[in-house]
Amino acid sequence: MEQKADIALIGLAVMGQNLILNMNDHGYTVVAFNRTVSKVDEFLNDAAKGRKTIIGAHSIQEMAALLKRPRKVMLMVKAGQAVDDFIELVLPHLEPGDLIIDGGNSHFPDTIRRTKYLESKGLLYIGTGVSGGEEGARFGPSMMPGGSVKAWPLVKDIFQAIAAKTPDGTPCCDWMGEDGAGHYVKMTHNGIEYGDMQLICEAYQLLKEGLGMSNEEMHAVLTEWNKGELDSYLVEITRDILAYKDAQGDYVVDKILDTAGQKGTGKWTSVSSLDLGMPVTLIGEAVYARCLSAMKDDRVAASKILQGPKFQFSGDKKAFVEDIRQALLASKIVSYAQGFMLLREAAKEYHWNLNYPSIAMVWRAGCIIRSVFLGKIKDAFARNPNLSNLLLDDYFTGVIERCQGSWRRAVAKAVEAGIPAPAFTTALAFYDGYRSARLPANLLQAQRDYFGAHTYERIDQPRGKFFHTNWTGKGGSVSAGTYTV
Ligand code: NBP
Repeated sequence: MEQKADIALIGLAVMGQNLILNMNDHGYTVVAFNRTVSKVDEFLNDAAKGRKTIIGAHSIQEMAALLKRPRKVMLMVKAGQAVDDFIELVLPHLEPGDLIIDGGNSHFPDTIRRTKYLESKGLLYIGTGVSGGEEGARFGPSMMPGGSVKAWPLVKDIFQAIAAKTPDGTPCCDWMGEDGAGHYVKMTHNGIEYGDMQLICEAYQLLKEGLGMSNEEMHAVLTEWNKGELDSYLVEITRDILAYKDAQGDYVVDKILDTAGQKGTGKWTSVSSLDLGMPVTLIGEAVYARCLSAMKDDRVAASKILQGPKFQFSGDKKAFVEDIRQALLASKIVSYAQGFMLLREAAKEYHWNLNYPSIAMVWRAGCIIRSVFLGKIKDAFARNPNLSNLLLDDYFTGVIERCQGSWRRAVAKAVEAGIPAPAFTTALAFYDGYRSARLPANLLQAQRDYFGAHTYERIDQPRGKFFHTNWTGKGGSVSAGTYTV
């Protein structure tokens, strides 16, 4: 059999089919395979009809035989066991130097494990985040590959050809780092996506319930917002959603049940932030907000018992809309600052050499969080690659300073009105905590020492020296082992 194909792709669901068409548009010959083999011919006779350089394979053996060497096999299957199963099925048909790529939403510890496993067999492995959904896969996703360093030159051209491009033409795909780095960056992207969506939802509820705005009015507000600093895919689709009517002329958004689903990447981000001791509070609140929304029956029952304040907005409506816009922008800056703090800590923990300007650039287009704002983040890290926190970049410090009054008014008004705004609120609390040279943790340490002899450090002694007080006069002088969390 002639070895003519550049790459094989296994998994002919929405992402796989569209990635194959995208690769083929860029001149690559692709072999298509799927667990349910009948879907191969369905694909060839439907979406891939007439494309001679998309070749169907009806077995893994046939697929492998069609590939140029070193062979490149990309999996676009359900994350989890399916990836391990396919690795085992493909392995006997590959040889040292060949490459397996997992483009699904795999959890990064799995990618670390799989990279080690395949490298131990002399093969190469890439776990790549692919973002942008169906349309991204078809016309230009944002891609975040990581894994065996030697594998990057083998796929760089294909990946950068099919990836989205920033307004200046740079591909939204770059090497993220060793083993699980790509999937970690993708996980963090998804966590930030949770945060962005929650922030927009809170702005929506403040406009709707705080100001009593109609869908049409909110559509107009978001149309304006999308022309400025908040110009982004998520604001753009929210603008369109607010105006969308069904065949009966009713707004579809008003008919949708208010219980949010989740597939786990936001939760993974929050769990990782807790594991690494990083206060990524906004993404955490966004995950919990989805959990609370899912408790629909409980909420309906509680709404009949638990009273809130009676609230009627009085004041300058237009000015408050601007307060909400600025609260959204400032909270978003905090969320991205937290996201990059997490990436920095993960890089330390897992020994990745993450390139922060490159991450911002890869997210600039093609993915769900794409925005003008990410261009500013890229500039900040390009100005100072060692920037310890986005909030300390001159541009972002200036924006926060400008937005601060509005941000506080919006949060205060939400609290006063009894409208939940957990992401706005936690962002502001983080900001105030982060800029505090002294927090009340002195008292907390005293409490810990009081009941558990956990010891404390003193402001008048060098760091690392621990003290214990016999607070009650009844305890002994023995302290517990020190530990930090
Ligand atoms: P799905 O996540 O729905 O997966 C469908 C594919 O997985 C089919 O090829 C199916 O084969 C195969 N598969 C399943 Br399901 N269970 C399997 C098993 N036990 N063993 C082998 N193959 C199995 O497809 P998708 O929505 O295209 O997503 C593909 C990957 O990309 C996922 O990891 C997803 O999280 C990720 N992703 C999706 C999006 C999106 O917008 N959909 C965006 C970004 C990333 P079959 O045809 O035989 O059932």
